[in-house]
Amino acid sequence: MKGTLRLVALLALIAMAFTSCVAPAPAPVAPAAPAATAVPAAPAATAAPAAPAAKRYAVGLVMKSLANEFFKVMADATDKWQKQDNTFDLSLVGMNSETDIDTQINAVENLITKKADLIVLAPADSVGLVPSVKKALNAGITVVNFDVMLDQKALGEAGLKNFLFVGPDNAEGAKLAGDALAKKLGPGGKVIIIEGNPGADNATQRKNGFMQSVTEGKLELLDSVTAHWETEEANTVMTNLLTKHPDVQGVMAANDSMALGIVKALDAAGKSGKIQVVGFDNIPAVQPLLKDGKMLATIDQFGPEMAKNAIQTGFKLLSGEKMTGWIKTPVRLVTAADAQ
Ligand code: ALL
Repeated sequence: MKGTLRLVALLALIAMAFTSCVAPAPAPVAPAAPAATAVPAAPAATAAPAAPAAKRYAVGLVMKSLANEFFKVMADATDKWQKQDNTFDLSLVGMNSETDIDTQINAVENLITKKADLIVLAPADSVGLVPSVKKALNAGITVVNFDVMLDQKALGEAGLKNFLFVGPDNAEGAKLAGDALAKKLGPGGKVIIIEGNPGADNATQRKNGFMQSVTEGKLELLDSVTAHWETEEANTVMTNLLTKHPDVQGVMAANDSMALGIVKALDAAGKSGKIQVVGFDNIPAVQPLLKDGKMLATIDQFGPEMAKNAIQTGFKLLSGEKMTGWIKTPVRLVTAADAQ
């Protein structure tokens, strides 16, 4: 027994001696380098004094028309998250109509005056909101651009090249919708696109994506008109287009608000279900239309998750992380099978 104990002790001694010899030994050979840089970081982190209580940030989420269900759903979900989370303060602001750009500019001004810490902005106009962003940044406010990308040229001129954007690839989304339409109609199908606001980058990208489907699917584009993202305007525009192009077979609406107006026009003409309609947003109001075959498809761009992602990205910027470029968020084709 004694012999065994002595042997164990001896082995332990040898082991200790071995460890103490080996520990300082590692030569700074190439593969060891990352580990060497990582070593000092760990003790520093553990040795740091207890972090002071995190600051409660004041966040402004600046959306567009709150009459649009896309933003209503986003606002409700963000409000719910903030209440559960309760670590930051939230102002939810929007516009009364999709073209009410001055209200959005004023909303940003207001948040600057109130000394918000973070402004998360879906610009109604990709060029028109750049000066507001610049002003907020100059006031020391962190800004995250989401949903609609600010204009790259205008950003560059304002000294904000490569400004961070959180949002989807709108051309990719519109192409998914356009491809669904092309598949349904086949080559030669006669189509129209009802566009969003001409000054909004996502309206441009959605048209670009749809035009790719037109080319690849050998569709015939009869017309391309804006209805400024609005239901009523789309209703009037579509009613007129039905007279101008009685042979139209398919319509892409750059958002679901406009798809609602288009379907209403088709209903009035007794043509819903016969003329195929695709949209963008996957708002609650289009779910029954998808199920009834009055709409062929829409695109989910996960508005609430996009807003949350943009706010959380803003918190990272506030904590000192440096980020530029595009944080891409998902898009997904939604058809009757997925409608809720
Ligand atoms: C975009 C959104 C939605 C919306 C439209 C109208 O920024 O992505 O598609 O319907 O604005 O404001």
